[in-house]
Formats: sequence, structure tokens, C-alpha cells
Amino acid sequence: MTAINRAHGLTAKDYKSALKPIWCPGCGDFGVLQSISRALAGVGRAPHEIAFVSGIGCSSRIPGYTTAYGFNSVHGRALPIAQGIKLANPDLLVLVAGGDGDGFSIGGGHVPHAIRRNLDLTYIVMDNQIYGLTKGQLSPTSPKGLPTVSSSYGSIEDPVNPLLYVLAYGAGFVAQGTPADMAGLADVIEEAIRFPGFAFVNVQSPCITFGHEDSQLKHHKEILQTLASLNHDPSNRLAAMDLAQEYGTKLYTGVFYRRPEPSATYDALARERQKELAPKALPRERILERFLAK
Ligand SMILES: Cc1ncc(C[n+]2csc(CCOP(=O)(O)OP(=O)(O)O)c2C)c(N)n1
Ligand code: SF4
Repeated sequence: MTAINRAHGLTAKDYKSALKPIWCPGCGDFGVLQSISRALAGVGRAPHEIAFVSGIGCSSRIPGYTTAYGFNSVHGRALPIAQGIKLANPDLLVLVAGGDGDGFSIGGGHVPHAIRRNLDLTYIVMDNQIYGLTKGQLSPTSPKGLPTVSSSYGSIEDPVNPLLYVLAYGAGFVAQGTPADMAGLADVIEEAIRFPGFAFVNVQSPCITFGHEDSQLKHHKEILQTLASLNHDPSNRLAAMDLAQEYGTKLYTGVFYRRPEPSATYDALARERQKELAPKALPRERILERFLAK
């Protein structure tokens, strides 16, 4: 789908900042940055019309490497901040990104609320199944049995399944990609951006320094299967949940679920409500008077 729309004259390069990424050579996040830049060029919004919010982690550095307005915020709090930005300025295209730790550990409680509120945001999780920035501790998506610096004898916990998590809470768009297929990843990110409502893209983005063997690009290339090749119907939520159960054993890429008739977004409903209430609203001075009255 990504046919890059050259009519607006913007290319992937226009979305890359002059800042040189300090990720380890070979980190999957380089490919994610490239795919996001390509997707943005496909959509064609000017960089100053885009706000890119992240939490804290290696992956959360990503807004700084783009020419969009960027906010490398607080660990686990990217989603509430992004929602505030979108509500304050609904015309902005708002992207949110971070790691699996940022999104499903410390920030896990925000995900269901962002989904049920359904603001028009695109949330990209760089899922490397490890805490990269803090040097290789267990993350919520680490596979059971994985030895890490915080689980010397292997993890004894079941991992979170990010795909099932967001599908179960009712996200209208759910996809997965890997930098092992950058064109495919750019396609799903572009589709997510174009989806009117909360859209989630899980990117299996290898941590070459602390990640396990099965999470590396070479392995991804060997095992990835596109959902299109399985003739998956992305309008079928139950079929999507069925396939999502294979997270951790199979690597399916593409769109798991796209709600055929997207629900009204919170930002659109809030604007409607504002219009409705505007004639009844007190002038600012009257509110101040009431507030300051003894
Ligand atoms: C409130 C708070 N708790 C803990 C940390 C330490 N911390 C920074 S990043 C991080 C996790 C990084 O893992 P992830 O979010 O998966 O991103 P990655 O570095 O792997 O891209 C942690 C625990 C912090 N910065 N702030
Ligand atoms: S530690 Fe891992 S996630 Fe962080 S930059 Fe290096 S390879 Fe990437």
C-alpha cells in the first residue's frame, strides 16, 4: 500500500533529523526509524504538523532522530502525554513510540485507557523482549526460561502478549512488523497512521547487544510469515485473536485487525461537545469572578 505519494515532494529524508542515532550498530531500531520515515513520506504531512512522543529507553530516543516535534518524556507515560497533545491540537498527526518495557511494564496501565478513549494516535512499540537501555534485564515480553542479568537461571514468568492485549481491549487497528522486512514495516506503519483512531503496531525490533538469539534479524528473516500469505481477513477480530495467540512462537507480519467501520474518536467527540456547549459557556471573566469570589 505504501506507494509513496511524490506529489507533495516529501521523501523519507525529510523526516530524518541531523542528530546521529547513538544506538548500538545493528540495533533493530535503525530499521524502525527508516520505516517510520518512509511511512511519513507516504502520508505526506509536513514535519511541523507531526508530534512524536516517547517514553524512556533506547527505542524512546526515536523522536529526536526525526524532524517532527519530539517529546522524549517520562518512562511509561508517553500515551497520556500524547493524548493531551492530540486533544490540545487535534490537527497534529501524533505518533507515540517506546519499548516493550515502557509500554507493557511501567506504562501497561495506560494502554487500555488509550484504547477505550480512542484518540487518533499511532502507537509503535519496539518490542525487543528485553530492557535495552538499562543493560539487559527481563522485560514483560521476555520469553519464559530466558536467562538475563536479572534472571540468571531463566525467567519463571509467562510473557505478556502485546497483540492479544490490545486486541482484547478493542483497538481498532493492530499490526505487527519487523525491520527484517522494512518495506512491509513501512506499509503497516503508514496504514496505522491513516487509520482514524487508536492504531497499534508491534515491531519485533532486535536488541543486538542484550537480546536473545531468536529475536535477531537473521532468525526473523527465516521464520516471518505475512498474514496476507495466510489469506487472513483483517476485518475478522476473532481470527486475528486466534493468530495473535502464536506470539512468541510464530512471527506473523501485516495487519491482524482493522475495524471495518472505525468508531468515532474521542477528539472528534470532544470537539462536537465543545461546539454544543459553546453557546452555554460562561465568558472567561465570569468564571474568574466566580472562582475568585469570597
Ligand atoms: C520511573 C522510572 N523507572 C525506571 C527507569 C529505568 N529505566 C529506563 S529505561 C527502562 C526500560 C527500558 O526498556 P524498554 O522500555 O523495553 O526500552 P528499550 O531500552 O529496550 O528500547 C528502565 C527500567 C526510569 N528511567 N524511570
Ligand atoms: S542496547 Fe539493544 S536496544 Fe539499546 S541501542 Fe543497543 S541494541 Fe539497541
